[in-house]
Amino acid sequence: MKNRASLALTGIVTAFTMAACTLLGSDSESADAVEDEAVVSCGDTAHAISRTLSSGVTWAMCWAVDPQQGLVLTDIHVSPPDGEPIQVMESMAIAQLEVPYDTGERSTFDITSAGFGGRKMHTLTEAECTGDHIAVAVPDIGDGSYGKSPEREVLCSEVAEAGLAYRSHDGARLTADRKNDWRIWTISKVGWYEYITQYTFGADGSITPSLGATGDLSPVDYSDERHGWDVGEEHESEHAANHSHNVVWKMHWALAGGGDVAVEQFDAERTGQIGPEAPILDAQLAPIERPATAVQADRRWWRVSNPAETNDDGHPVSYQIDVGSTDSFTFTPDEQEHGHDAGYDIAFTNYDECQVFASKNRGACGSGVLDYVAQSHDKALEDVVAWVAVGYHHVPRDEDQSPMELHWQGFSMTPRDLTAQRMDVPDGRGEVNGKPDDYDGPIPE
Ligand SMILES: [Cu+2]
Repeated sequence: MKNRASLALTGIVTAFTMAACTLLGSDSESADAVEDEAVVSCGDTAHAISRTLSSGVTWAMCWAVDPQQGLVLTDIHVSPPDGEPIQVMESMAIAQLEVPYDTGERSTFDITSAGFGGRKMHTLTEAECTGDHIAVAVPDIGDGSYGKSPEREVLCSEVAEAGLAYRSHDGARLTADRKNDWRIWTISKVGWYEYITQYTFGADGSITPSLGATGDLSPVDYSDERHGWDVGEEHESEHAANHSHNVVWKMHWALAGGGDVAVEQFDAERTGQIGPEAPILDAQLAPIERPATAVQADRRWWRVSNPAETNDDGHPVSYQIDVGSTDSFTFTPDEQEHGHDAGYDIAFTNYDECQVFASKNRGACGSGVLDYVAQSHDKALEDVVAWVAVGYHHVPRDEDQSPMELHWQGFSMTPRDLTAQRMDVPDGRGEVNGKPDDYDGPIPE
């Protein structure tokens, strides 16, 4: 993880109103169901998918394939067990993938130039997806065929074992359960690389976007040891070139279907003071009131909340965004225009339908995230779009040949106070909520 100096964020937060989504009701029952009862209205060009997981949590959303962005998810809802569907986002997609080589000799913009959809998106086989293969129309760039293109099975929908969900032994009784994840993903082959666009929806309400890369190393990008790694029999000039996979994801939030959305940055800073037994840290939530960029730091995360919608404890419903592990980067066009440290790990802007890509965007609304922020930095943040940047610096190794073992990059979003307790409270734990007022027992051994 790479940390950079923190960004001061001050100001006020204002309200916005989102169009309410169309809820048709949900009665999903089976953990194995694919498209049981949809809670979303997807129109003509997108398809509804839903899945109920081990906790009883149900996810529902629409999906489609865009010629450039590839897999696009819209109208994402989560339903706690026995609860009503809660809208989380209007949309989520990859907004750019740049692959610059350390030699300076090559850089590709795989979303805006090649595109992840169209013929670049491959049809699934049983070899790679043992889950459901779901078909959709896959339009090519510029063919104007939205909704009329031939349907192909490009979406893998699979439920996977995800290990232990919780365990608590109170001396007399063991309370424990395992959990599963719902993963949906597509494959896009761009040049020698084959990319997996994957979204993992957890039984705990978490969302984990990730990009996996496999395929083969570029056969035409070889250099010296200062810019690559020797992956063959030893030859000075035959080092496979180091390069980065720089990704930005775009999330258009619509938490609880509308109303005010607030963005805050959480930090827990060391004070330098030590209490009787441990160092003292000070936590604070700083509101981000206007479009802004921010960078990663230890113990830092961001929160998107809807103050008008509260859980049964009276706490605003929110999601926490953790950028996690990243080789922070600056897109090449941003570096050319603004310098080498102009990058960001996260940015927040107001929704603008013209602002599709994180760089190389066309139209009068700016060429990328830095433009979007600069043009609107004095406006109130209302209809929130989060742009999350995660970089992976790839130093080739002998084992990358061949094919390359999948390597992953991504980040996570976790519900924070969406429900007053865990979404699936087991028997005997329903009363545990907040500070116990009569606890006088011993500390467990
Ligand atoms: Cu690579």
